[in-house]
Amino acid sequence: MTRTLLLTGGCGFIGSNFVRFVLANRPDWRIINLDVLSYSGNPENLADLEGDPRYRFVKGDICDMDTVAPLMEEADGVVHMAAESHVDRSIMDSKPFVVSNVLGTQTLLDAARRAKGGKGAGRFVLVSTDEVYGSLPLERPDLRFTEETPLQPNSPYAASKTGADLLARAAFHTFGMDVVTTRCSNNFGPYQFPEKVIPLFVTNLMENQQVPLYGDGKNVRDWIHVDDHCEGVLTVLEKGRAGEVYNIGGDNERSNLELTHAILDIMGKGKDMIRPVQDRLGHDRRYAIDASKMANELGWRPSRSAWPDALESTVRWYVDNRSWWQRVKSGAYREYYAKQYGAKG
Ligand code: NAD
Ligand code: TDX
Repeated sequence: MTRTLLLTGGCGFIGSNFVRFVLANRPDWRIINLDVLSYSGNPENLADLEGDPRYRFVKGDICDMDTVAPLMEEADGVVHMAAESHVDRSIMDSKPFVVSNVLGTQTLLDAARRAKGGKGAGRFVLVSTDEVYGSLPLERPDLRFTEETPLQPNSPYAASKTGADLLARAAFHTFGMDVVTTRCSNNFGPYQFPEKVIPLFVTNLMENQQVPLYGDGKNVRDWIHVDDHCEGVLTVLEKGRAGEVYNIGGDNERSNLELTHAILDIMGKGKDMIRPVQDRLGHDRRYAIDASKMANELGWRPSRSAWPDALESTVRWYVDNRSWWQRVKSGAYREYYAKQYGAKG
């Protein structure tokens, strides 16, 4: 069956990897990519697809009903990834997070429901995050987030994503919409904006700059390769049950210190390149995902996330694509970096 998928946020990190993943694995599908090209949206990420009849880019805001509604008429499935995505920026200024993440999701859900004379735009997958669950204590390594864990978001970013997550839930319960939600852990891979820890540290080291490690470095994240996440979202789109939530994780927990040492080793740099800096406000201690529902119900498992191979190939991508991140790290990025980490850099 030919499908026309409306994807939001396709010029960002996960979105651009998702476009490639779907076009490679579903040869008869078409993708319409709606993206406003905020600071993290980069059309260069998909430049090689220009002219591909299966791919169309629309520059526009998910909050704008006049842009969104006609696109829903063309779609028979929606994957919603567009968001303000960086915790540190949400601490500096949370308004854009509420606007894009909450109001944007509400606009998309309303438009999807009303499309085609009320028949709707097909299944709607909301790409949420594990950060909606809040934080786990380091002292309880036995605990992991399940889909039943209460939502206790701690940062403005996480709170805004929880708003989106709950609107998706309400759309299923109130209107009977075919909505499914994914909650994934920390992604890594090519084309990640270098404000996030892995590309930030790798590209700093390539410029012989120190890496700013927050607090005691003991915070733990569950790292998943972006292609595993993309496969998980596609699996949920095709096989998930309406109204359900699915956790997606890499089964790959690492402290930030472990992560930093692994990057330093791969790049042949010493521990003197670590610069301990003030901790992030409200810094969540540990995220850990129980993804057994994905495995037991839908047969999905992470197969591309194991270290050291997956981390090494990611580091190699940034080494091989210096001009990509050098362009991204110029201009407004410099102002952000100075504000976040101080003049020392
Ligand atoms: P990103 O910042 O790299 O990309 C976000 C994209 O959304 C950009 O292209 C941006 O231009 C677009 N966008 C933002 N506001 C928009 C608006 N109002 N209208 C249209 N487009 C808009 O983020 P990412 O890391 O690729 O994350 C993608 C999604 O996955 C987000 O919803 C995020 O919450 C979720 N997520 C990310 C991770 C992770 O580790 N990166 C983990 C779990 C979930
Ligand atoms: O300079 C840094 N130093 C540092 O020690 C940065 C940017 C981060 N860190 C730490 C903070 C976190 O414990 O590294 C860890 C990872 O930080 P981020 O890359 O900012 O990711 P995180 O805050 O965990 O959130 C990510 O995963 C969940 C994504 O950015 C979110 O979009 C996703 O929802």
